Amino acid sequence: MRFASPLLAVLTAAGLTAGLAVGSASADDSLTSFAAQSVRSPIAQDRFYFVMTDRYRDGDPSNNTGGVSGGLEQTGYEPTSDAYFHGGDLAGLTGRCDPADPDDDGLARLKRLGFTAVWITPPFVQRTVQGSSAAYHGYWFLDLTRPDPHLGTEQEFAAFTACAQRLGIKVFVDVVVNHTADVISYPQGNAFVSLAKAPYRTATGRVFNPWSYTDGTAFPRLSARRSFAKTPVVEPEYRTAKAPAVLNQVTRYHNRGDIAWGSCVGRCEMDGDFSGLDDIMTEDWTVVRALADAYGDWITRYGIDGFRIDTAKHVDPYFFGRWLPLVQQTATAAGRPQFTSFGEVWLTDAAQLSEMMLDRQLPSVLDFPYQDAVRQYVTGKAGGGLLAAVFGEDDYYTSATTNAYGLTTFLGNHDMGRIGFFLSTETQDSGQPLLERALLAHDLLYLTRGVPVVYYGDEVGMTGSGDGTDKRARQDMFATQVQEWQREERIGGSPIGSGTSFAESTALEARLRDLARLRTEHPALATGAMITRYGSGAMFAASRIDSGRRLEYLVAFNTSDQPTSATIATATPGATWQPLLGGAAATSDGSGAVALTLPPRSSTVLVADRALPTPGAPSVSVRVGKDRVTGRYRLAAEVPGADPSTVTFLLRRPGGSWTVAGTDDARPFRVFVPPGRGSVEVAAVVTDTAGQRAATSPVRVRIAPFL
Ligand SMILES: [Ca+2]
Ligand SMILES: [Ca+2]
Ligand SMILES: [Ca+2]
Repeated sequence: MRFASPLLAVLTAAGLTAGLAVGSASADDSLTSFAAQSVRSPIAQDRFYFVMTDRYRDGDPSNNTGGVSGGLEQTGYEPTSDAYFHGGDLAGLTGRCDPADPDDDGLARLKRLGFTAVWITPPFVQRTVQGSSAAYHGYWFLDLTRPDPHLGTEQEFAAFTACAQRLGIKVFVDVVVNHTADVISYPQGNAFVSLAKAPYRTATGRVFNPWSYTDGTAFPRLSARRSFAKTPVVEPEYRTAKAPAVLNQVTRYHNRGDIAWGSCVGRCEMDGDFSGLDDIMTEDWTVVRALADAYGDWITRYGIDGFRIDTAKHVDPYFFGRWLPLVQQTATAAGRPQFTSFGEVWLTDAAQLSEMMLDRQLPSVLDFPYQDAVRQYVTGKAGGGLLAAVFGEDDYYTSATTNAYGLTTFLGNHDMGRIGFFLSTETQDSGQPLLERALLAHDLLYLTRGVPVVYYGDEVGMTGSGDGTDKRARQDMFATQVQEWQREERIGGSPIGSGTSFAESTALEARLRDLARLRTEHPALATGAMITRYGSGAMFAASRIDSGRRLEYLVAFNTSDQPTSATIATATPGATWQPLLGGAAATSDGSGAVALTLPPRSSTVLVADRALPTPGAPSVSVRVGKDRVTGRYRLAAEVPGADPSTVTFLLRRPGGSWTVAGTDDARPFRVFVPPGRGSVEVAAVVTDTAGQRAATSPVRVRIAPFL
């Protein structure tokens, strides 16, 4: 794997064997000038609404068949089936753009619900029907330079983004770089063929590895007949259907058959076709450039704010380090320097998931480990200890430019199913207790670290039926003609029948508005340092720190059907804690301990009535060890006392200049850095909440690979 950050360059360039070292506190004044704040991503304060455009609102029935006539195979339109287009579109999602109009159910409704960003499913021209399903979801593009006619015109896309900008809602577009629609087939069949069995060959027959050409070396010329494990054949009517045009060339794909789900790992997951979808040769610079230009155009033309990147795990490991800088250049040139992206990488292990950011250069990813833990916690399958354990791995995400505060967090989605489905099928609850669990889940989403993403329909209590996944999790907000959906349970309400989900206001919507207001009025609840305080039994609690005002908040959750009590440590002794959400006031004793009792299935947000105590002179020590989970070196700093301080870790080659490895604002203070060759010097700088600083002396350590 290639490493592009300056930190990694420092580590990989240096000399010899592994070792451990400890550096003690001292007052090296020159190092204290490197003290930095913990990173916050450009979306750290945002609240996302993830919407499947086809299923939200039909603003223009004339586009429902995508501008073509004919049967289902041609139009893809069948609102009584969960597998086809239903008529929702950009005009419907945009609405009248009048936040003062309570009947405007478009973007103005999202604004009223407190959302500051919208993530839409891919809006690009699709292959309308594949097999017995249509591309209403957007993940089968043919032409990524234009919106799909079912969703609207370029003018309507422009009106959508203009409205979003007027309302202060960021627009994130779901993009696919791993694959296109399935128009390539193989006479040899779809079974995956390994590289060992049939390596890639150039047009002249020389064996090569595409990964060897990701450093800028000109990609070899390929031949459809000679280069691949399979012979790619395109259906005649699709030979010029793709855009950008380079994607019409069959040599721009991996052509080695389907990913074998269950048995394939590593290269097979990246080079195989995702259920037949043509897997793009993302190693080829021509392709990288074409995808950057075509997707970049949406930023230039419409002023969008970011991408959600589909199936990122299946893209070659070098791609994002090559493609995203090009996209970012375009965004900066378009006056959008805050443009950012988050990837979809379905891994529930934080150590593995963090590699997608640290090694593969994604600025953020959807936090699947968080989703998995919250699902287990709110359904009562796991206690608060599981949440504490997941947050305990947050330091894996920390680098000079990234950390866990920028992860996009969620409770369910269009693939795995809705949080309402999990709650209604995995607990015995119904009625008010079920609603309370759903409220609790959303409280967690908004009050713990990360960027909350609400899946459309969750705010009206949608659940699901059947297995609740994929097609079954993509209900209509407008009046649905899918019979099962008319009958499905609604949390906090009753089955929707033939009505629309816009008609009533729900308790979940009211809570989302309250939570949005809390995050706006108390920014620490969105972006403040989060320190896990308690995770045991049914209870989880964490502090959020407002470092500017030197103020501590306490958020706590109880999933039990009984009142639950716990004594929770804080950094603010002798305070009265006032509730901002739920619960009652509490007090902390002279050591900062707060005795808290939460009612069944409830949350509380408390704020201390006095500032954090002024800390004494700070001191810090640093220790370097091996992390056998990741194969990285762990830099850990010890800072005595309870002050919510911040530690910046520094790194250099002996005699070189210092680089920031990362800044951590929550104990335990750690960053993880990859091994390399030879020695590096490590140091740590602490900044306490009073602004006092101290640094360790430099510690020399050898950092050879050890796994
Ligand atoms: Ca329509
Ligand atoms: Ca791939
Ligand atoms: Ca930490």
